[in-house]
Amino acid sequence: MRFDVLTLFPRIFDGYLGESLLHKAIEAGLVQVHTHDIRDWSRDKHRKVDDRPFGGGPGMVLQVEPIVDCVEAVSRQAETAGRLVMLTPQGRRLTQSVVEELAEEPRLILLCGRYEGFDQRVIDLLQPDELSIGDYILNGGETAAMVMIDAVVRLIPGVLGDEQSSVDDSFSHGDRLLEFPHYTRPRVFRGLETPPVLLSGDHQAIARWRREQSYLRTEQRRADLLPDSTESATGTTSDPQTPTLSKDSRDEPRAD
Ligand code: JBE
Repeated sequence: MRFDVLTLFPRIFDGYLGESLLHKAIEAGLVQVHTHDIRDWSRDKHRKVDDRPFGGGPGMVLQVEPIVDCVEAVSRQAETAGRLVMLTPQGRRLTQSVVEELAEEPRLILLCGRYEGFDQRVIDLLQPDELSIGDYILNGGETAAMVMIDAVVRLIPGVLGDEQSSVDDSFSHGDRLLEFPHYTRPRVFRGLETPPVLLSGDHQAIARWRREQSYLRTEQRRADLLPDSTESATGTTSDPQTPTLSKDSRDEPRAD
């Protein structure tokens, strides 16, 4: 899979691309990431790519010409034109199902903005898929693009080792439950014990305990993720039933 990142600050990506999982994926030829400096497409002798907004107001706006030139030139650098994504707080939310969709693409072109944003005609002309990683204002789309690349590459076959499969992740396969708690040695630390079931060797009991813990955590922390939750609409927690829960665990005190 090929990523092209269009940015005013290409060096922001160097550290991230040179480390860990992504570095290995690039070395293995599974992922290619090309960064492009939008200023290279400026027609101005000072490499200027922004200007003051028509109508007045604070901040600067990224100009339509260098951005459109940059996107069109970069798009032509490979056989597949690629899906154009703009990282912007105005976009639809990046969720795991959107990440799964993006991971199917052979090529993504990521457009990162700075300042107050892009001239509207960039969007009208190029019709990018506008995506947001969350409801907070970042200084630019670069960190959002890194988040997106990070989430997408781990779904590319071969990027994660067998022992680290993404199949069991929270949020994968639409079952949207949080992770159960994990323990490793030592068994006891400062009086805090590992739940005995995890040491029982009873794989069925362990699987049952983990499902219950996932469900309880989700109910307590993120009830909005549960299937028949009314939380997002009304702010109240629904009382979903699930076949994976024993009666005992359903009777546990609730956090709400
Ligand atoms: O989420 N985003 O894609 C953003 C991009 C630029 C600024 N703030 C954001 N939240």
